[in-house]
This record gives sequence, structure tokens and C-alpha cells, in this order.
Amino acid sequence: MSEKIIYQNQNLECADRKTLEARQLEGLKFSVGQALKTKFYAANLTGHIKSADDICSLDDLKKIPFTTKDDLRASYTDGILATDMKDVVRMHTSSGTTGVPTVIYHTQKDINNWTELMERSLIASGATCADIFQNMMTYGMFTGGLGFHYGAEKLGILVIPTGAGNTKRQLQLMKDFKTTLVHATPSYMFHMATTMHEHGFSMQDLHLKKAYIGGEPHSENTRKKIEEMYNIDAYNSYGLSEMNGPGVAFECVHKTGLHVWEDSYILEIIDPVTGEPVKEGETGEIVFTTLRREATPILRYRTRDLAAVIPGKCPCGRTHRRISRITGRTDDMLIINGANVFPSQIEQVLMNVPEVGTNYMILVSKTGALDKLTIQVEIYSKLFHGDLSELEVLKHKIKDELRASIMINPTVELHEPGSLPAFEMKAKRVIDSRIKI
Ligand code: DLL
Repeated sequence: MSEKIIYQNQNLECADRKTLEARQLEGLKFSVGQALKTKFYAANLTGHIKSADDICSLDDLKKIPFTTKDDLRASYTDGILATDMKDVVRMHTSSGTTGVPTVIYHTQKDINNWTELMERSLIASGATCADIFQNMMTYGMFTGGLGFHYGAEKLGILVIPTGAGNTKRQLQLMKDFKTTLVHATPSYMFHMATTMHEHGFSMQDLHLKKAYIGGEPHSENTRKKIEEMYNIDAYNSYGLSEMNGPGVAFECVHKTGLHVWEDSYILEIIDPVTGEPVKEGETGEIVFTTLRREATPILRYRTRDLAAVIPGKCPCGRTHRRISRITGRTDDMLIINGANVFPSQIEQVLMNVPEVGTNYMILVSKTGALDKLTIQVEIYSKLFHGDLSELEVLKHKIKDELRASIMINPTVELHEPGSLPAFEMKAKRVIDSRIKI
């Protein structure tokens, strides 16, 4: 009987720190060399780095200025292209709906490397070629579709490339083809579970074992709720289009944080205000440097995502460091009457209240000089048929729990299931009407 594969490349995934760092240094030199071929970095590195030879140790990373989203936007269309366009085989753009998108080009080698990272991620979470994988993420410019698709195919998995939406068809295919793995946003996993009956399906029709959830922030309570609803394991998958897309950091079967594939990315966690590194275990902004990308090398990219490195060793034996789930973004913090609130804090509280369903909205407005926070939550329908005073008690319970976590007294509205907007891809749950567009 053949043994189950648990690593794609054990030597690399479990390499000691010295070996991994030697590899990173080699990758950094390569990336700086590539970067200097681009219009953007040729200008941006002036006065800091003249050639790849200026990189003698990983400490020399500090000589390199940060790259921001605005830098990438200003480089539209080919300001960060290090190769001949004829060597490029694919491009993706960021999913941002406002402003100029950021463009990432890939050579064939870049695509192969990304595919390898995705395959590695799938193996780490226990997927095998015997699985049937339904990819419910948008295909196209968004990286969640093609990124997973190629990785799963490389592992020999049967891929059903449904893309996002059309819940009835998703469920039909899941039932008929005995899908064992799915990839979706946590919001869509919730949406599918709560509308399953309307479409004539039940959990007993499914053969699901695992879900890969990512593309948007979510709390541990959300993961648990998804796992319980479907009776599966849900693995957190993190990435961003500027760093390829998915396959940057991924949970292994132990689900104790996300391994960042450090042979391909240098991970830094910085204080978003000072730009200095935070102490290990402290939360800060994630900064990434690509180490293997030919066409679009990116150095010290400020992701705006907030997370912490998890100290200690993972029981899986991989030495690539783990990060916590993303706890917020430097640009999604709400300031409400002077207090700082992250939407993730609100989600964590709501998903811990058993009566709360799967959907909620966060509304911020102004009444006179004061900010007003309203939380709309869907609750399970059976509660609407009971005693009205029970609803009042529940409303106060949610309000008290929120106040204890965010130190603000919100207005809480209870809604019936299906009455708030549903999301097939990344959810947009915050509406801040104080912001005039
Ligand atoms: O969302 C890539 C991706 C696709 C990752 C599918 C995982 C699965 P972008 O559209 O560029 O790329 O958005 C990247 O989404 O900076 C985070 O703020 C957020 N994000 C992505 N994954 C997670 C996650 C893709 N697991 C931005 N937890 C990132 C929290 C996430 N936030």
C-alpha cells in the first residue's frame, strides 16, 4: 500500500533555519537583480541599492524602501515588468473596484512556481489525488480561481471549475460528483448552507470533507461555525494578488496558524506607524518580498494586513513560520467617537452567539456631532416565531457582548434569515455613510 504523501518536498518544507535563510538570500539577490530591470525600481532604489551585489546578507533588506499599493498603481501598466513582454504568459490584476488596478505579470516559470506553492498548500492540508475538488471562486482576473485550479490539477485532483455563484448548480454538482473539497469565501460557505433547503438539498446529500476558506477576513468562530454546519474541516488560506494570489500562507492539518512559504517570500511584520519590526508574537502589518518571481518582482510590499508570527514549532515539522489569521487591515479600522474598532472584533463576538445566523452588516453614520454604530444581524428564523420578549433579551445580550469587546454601545437590529445582502465572493459588510465619495 502506498504511503500518504504529507509533504511536497520534505527537505525544503522542514529545512533548518540556516538552510532556509541561505536560500532566501539567494532569492533576494535574484529579486533585486530583476527589480533593477524595471522602470519603477530602477528609480525607487536609486540612492539605496545599485546592484544585486549590494545584498550580502538578509539584513541588507533594510536598505530597500517599502513598496506601497500606490507605487504599484502608479506603475500601471508595465512600470514593474522585469522581462520582455514576449516572455510573459499571463497577467492578473487586483480585485479592487475603485481606482487604477495593480498589474502582476507572470512568465511560464512564475506560473509553475505558483502552481507548486498551491500544490504544496493542498498537500499540507491533507488533500490527495483521490479528492474531487469544486472551485467556487471566480475565475478570470481574480487569482482565487486559476491559482487553486492549477495547484489541484498538478496534484492530480479532479477539478470541477464552477467558479462563483449559482448555488443550485453548485449543490447539484456537489451531490452528483461526490465533491470532497471546496474552495470558497467564508461568506459563500455560509450563504450556501443557509439556502441549501430552498434549493432542495440537505447536508446528507453532500460528501464534503474539507473546505478552503479565504480571500476575506474571518474569525475563528466563523471557521468553527462552518465546520459544524457542514461537519468538515475548514482550512484558512491567505494570499493577495500582488504576491500571486492564494498559496502565500496556508494552514496544515494541525490548523495552528498559516505557514508562510518562506522559500518564496520574505515575511516581515512591522509597526504600521514607525515601519520598524515588531517583536516576535506581536501584531503588526505584514510586509512581503517575492524571492522567485521573474516578471514582476516586488520588494518589501506593505500589505496593510495585520497579523502576528506564531512563536514555536508546528507539530507538522514544517519550519516555515506561521502567522495568525488576519485580524484586520490598517485601512479597515473604524474610528467611532474616538474609539478604534476593527470589523473582525465585531464578527468574532457575533459568531460566538449561538442564536446569531450567518449574516450581518455594520453601519456607521452620524447623528449630529456623534457617530452612530448599528449592527444588523440575521438570527435563526425559529426565534421570530417565539415570544417577542425573547427577542428583546437576545438583542440586549448581543449588545452587551459587543460593548464588552469594542467599548462602544451599538444599536442592534435583529433580522430574519435571508433579509440582509448575501455575498457570493468577498463580502462587503461595512457601510460607513460618514465617508462622502
Ligand atoms: O484574495 C487572493 C486569494 C484568493 C487568497 C483566494 C485566498 C484565497 P486579492 O483580491 O488581491 O487576493 O485580495 C487580497 O484579501 O490583502 C487580505 O486583506 C484579504 N484576504 C485574502 N485572504 C484572506 C484570509 C486574494 N484568509 C486581500 N484572511 C488580502 C483574511 C484575507 N483576509
